[in-house]
Amino acid sequence: MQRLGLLILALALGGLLPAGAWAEARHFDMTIEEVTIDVAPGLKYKVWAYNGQVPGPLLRVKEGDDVEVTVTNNTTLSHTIHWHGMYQTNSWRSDGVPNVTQKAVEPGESFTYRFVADKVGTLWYHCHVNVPEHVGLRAMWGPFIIDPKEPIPIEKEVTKDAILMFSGWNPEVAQEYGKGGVPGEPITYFSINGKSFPTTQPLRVKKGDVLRLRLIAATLDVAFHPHGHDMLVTHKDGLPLASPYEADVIHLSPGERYDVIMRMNNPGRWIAHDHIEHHTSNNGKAPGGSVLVIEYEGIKTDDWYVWKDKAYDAGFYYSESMTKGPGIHDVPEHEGRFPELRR
Ligand SMILES: [Cu+2]
Repeated sequence: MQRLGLLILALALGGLLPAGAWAEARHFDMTIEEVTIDVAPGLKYKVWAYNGQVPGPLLRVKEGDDVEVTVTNNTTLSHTIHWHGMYQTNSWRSDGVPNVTQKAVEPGESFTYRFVADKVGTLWYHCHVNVPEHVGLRAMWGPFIIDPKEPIPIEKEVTKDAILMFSGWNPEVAQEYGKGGVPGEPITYFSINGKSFPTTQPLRVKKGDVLRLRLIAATLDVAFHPHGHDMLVTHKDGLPLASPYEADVIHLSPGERYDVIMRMNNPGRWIAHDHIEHHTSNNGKAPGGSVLVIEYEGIKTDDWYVWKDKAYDAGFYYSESMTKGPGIHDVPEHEGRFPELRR
């Protein structure tokens, strides 16, 4: 081994190995917790959350890295993690599907996933046990970003990154684990990163920013529409498009991801929202749901502005986390509350 290491070092110093030829080993520890989150005013929801957060922590690695994730299940039901989009070449037992690639991770137990990050871009991870409830209603999902060895030119221009995960909620089963995820149930709350307007957050930008939105439809259809700007659609399900195209609405089906890049050249206050109309309401009352406001720096806060007194969380769309490079990035803004007994 030592000799091989010296050989590789010599080759690298001699410029014979391409940059980044050394895959890095990344080990992450995660837990699954039973917590309660506040989705919307008046809607508290019992979820199973990775690291107790909704969405789960950001996992970020580089293309080709050796990834190892140990997950410990601190809940009372079994779960897994599926790495959506990853090819799992020679590692199919890490695909996270219960009774197909592994036995589900039982309460109190741990499981280690090992694979090479052989797919790039905006991926996500989610549980694969009883998906209609665990993923559809109990928030078992988070973002997984794999930086490509060779980004396309416009990616290098990006000045601000944001991750938006869309989901829906059935309020009738909010307090009862083991219920819901059935056809025709009332999905009447809609959220971005686990919150419905007005408890979503502004996305703050400066004129001249090149904003990359990583849109992830976790549990439902979305028709995302930002006002005042076009989006350059650059990536679909992580992969760069041969011909990026401009759009002002982008439709995502459940599981899909699109990366869009916006040149922030139109100062003002602009909403960005799901254009499936009832997705902009909370249990039938508008405004609500999957709505946020893009706030340009330097725009006066009018006294009638709905968010004039909003407490701003810079981490809500992972923009802070995305400045930090590879690693596992917990987001305090996404933490749920543990039941009293656990304190
Ligand atoms: Cu699960």
